Amino acid sequence: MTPSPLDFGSQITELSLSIEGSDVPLETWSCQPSASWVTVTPDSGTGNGQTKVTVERSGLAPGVHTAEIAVTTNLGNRTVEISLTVLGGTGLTGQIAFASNRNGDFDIHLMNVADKSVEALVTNVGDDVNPTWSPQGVLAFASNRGENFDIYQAGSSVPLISTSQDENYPSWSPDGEKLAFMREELGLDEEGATGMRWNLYVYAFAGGQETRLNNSQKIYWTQHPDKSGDMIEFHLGPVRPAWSPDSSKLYVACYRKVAGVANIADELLEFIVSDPTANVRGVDVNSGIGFSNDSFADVAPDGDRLAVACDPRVSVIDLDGQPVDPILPVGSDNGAAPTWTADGEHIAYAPLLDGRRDIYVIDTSMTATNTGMAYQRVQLTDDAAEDRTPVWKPAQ
Ligand SMILES: [Ca+2]
Ligand SMILES: [Ca+2]
Ligand SMILES: [Ca+2]
Repeated sequence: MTPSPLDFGSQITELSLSIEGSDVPLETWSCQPSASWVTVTPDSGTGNGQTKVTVERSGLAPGVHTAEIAVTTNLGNRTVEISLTVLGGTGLTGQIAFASNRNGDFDIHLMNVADKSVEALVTNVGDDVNPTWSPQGVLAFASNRGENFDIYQAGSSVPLISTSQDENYPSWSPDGEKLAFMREELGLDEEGATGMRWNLYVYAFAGGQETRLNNSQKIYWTQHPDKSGDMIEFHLGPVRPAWSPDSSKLYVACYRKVAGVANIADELLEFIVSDPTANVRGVDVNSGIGFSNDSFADVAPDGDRLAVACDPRVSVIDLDGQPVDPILPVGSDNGAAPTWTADGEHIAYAPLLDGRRDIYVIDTSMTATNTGMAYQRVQLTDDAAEDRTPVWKPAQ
């Protein structure tokens, strides 16, 4: 019988087992595993044969587990030893900052993803929310410890960005030089109505200059040039702006109405950072995938795709709005705030499941081509409190 013992290590779930007579031909054989986590298929046969041994690690505690397969043949009986390892912890690496109200008001916490250990990073009075990392691992976030929401850097009690308006949803550029954020201001739209509007700003650390990316202009679609036109209503959503990896573009969800076009819809807009008055481009995500003007997005490290939180799932789309993978694990919503790891292999997100928001990680290799697979997601938080907006700390 080869091979024996069967060692599944920490990752392997299936191995072949050859059952053959040595000198005399084998006539009949059957296999009986000693543990319920071992399956042999087929478990009996005639003549020399090969069978498939699979193991199921879920439900097993971390550590080494052993079992046996009793093989009964017309030539006598043998025992095949089985061993496997169940890794402690999540099997993932890295650190995630997230906001949680588990200790009362919202604070920023840092999780070591391998063992899910959590330490509090920012614990001021008031809500500390929406963390973002610089490439060097400096944390920024929004807090209402003052009169209203301002943007702070961890370790400083003086706000980085502060006016009498709410500043929120900071997003550090990948080149480290800028911080995009949203500011809520009284605005006038082209129909004459006034109301509080979220506007997109970019703060440059060199010189401390703020630039508003204009929000009353023309929209165009690369996919549908005929739909392009003047905006008559255009409300950016309360979302974290998403940077392109080269720090040249920003993506923000909006509610929009276009002159001459009957429909009103939510859309993801592409802004050119170097040209604040340029016409914005619609990514065309309004194609029945549940996108909303409060959907967080994050650009993949390849710069070609976005993960967007859409009720009831996180969708991966290309930059023309075409779904690449519309069926990442269900149980999401617009607040799920997906974020990619730097290697693009995992997405952390915070779906609302059974009335509780917790942070999970999914393997991005589980794409639409794997519709038959049971999606495996690793649950990182398990707390009745609201755990949200995970962001991976850049490796140092
Ligand atoms: Ca707090
Ligand atoms: Ca403020
Ligand atoms: Ca929770």
